[in-house]
Amino acid sequence: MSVTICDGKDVQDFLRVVANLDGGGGNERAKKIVHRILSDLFKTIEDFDLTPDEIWAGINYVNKLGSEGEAALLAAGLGLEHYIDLRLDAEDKELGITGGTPRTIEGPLYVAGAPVAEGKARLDKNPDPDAAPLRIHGTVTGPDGAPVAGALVEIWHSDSKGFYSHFDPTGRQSEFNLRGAIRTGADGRYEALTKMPASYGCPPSGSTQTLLNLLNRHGNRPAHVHFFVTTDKFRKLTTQFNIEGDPLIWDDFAFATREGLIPHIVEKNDGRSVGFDEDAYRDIEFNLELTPLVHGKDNQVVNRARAAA
Ligand code: MBD
Ligand code: FE
Repeated sequence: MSVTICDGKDVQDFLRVVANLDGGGGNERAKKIVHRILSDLFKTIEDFDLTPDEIWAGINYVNKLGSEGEAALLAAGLGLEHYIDLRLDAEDKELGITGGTPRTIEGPLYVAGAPVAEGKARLDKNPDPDAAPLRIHGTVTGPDGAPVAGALVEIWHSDSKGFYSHFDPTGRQSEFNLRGAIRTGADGRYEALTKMPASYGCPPSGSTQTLLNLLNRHGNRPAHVHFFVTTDKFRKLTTQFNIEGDPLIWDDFAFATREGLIPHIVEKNDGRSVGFDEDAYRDIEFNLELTPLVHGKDNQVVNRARAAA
């Protein structure tokens, strides 16, 4: 079957009826967007001559994706979340906002509600013998370079298996393991004692990996650590750093790696003096430079469904 009806008057009229473009009420923006997306979909179906079986396979895929809670994971894998960053970067350029620690995607694995510590926190609450001790520290500064007191630095990352607490399929991690929130003092400094994260892989039988397989793409991320930095004077920063040397750094299925987000790792041996139970540890300095509000407003706060505990 290779029919061409999509551009004809009947189908074009039908698309307007479906989106109720010519009827009153509703949300004008929603109507236009639904009309555009449906028009593009109908055209795609025609151009690729999709069979009914293929169309139903796609519809069933959406159901399964949602039932697995993987829509946000797929958004990361399809570069949608990175595209948001590219748009925010371009918007900043237009506004003349330069500098600051580069933003990068939040990802789907944040959990709200981590206990807040002053200045310094221990993030690893469960034993993980396969992960070496890691110290993360730095200074939060404003656009003028001055330290920011009272900034909330939220940190989250995986264990040695690439699993995040709250989302760990083995159920082995306790609440807020490898997660924490640290309030900076007058010197703007934060410090976290934790354990090395490992690379992440999408659930192998999940819908996201199913689609990636069709594209002959992997679903892995280099080892990384996530940050939110929140103050009342500057814009919220959402970012991550990658673990230097990880072979996936420039091959991240979620496209989150950026220049400036690969800090050096220093091997150190004074672990007991910084609070570890052993002497050898890795040390990463990651400073967080914030950017100014826009007309007094923070235009970086993103509302999305997030887990909480
Ligand atoms: C992650 O840890 C992550 O950060 C992203 C973006 C997607 C899946 C897992
Ligand atoms: Fe992550």
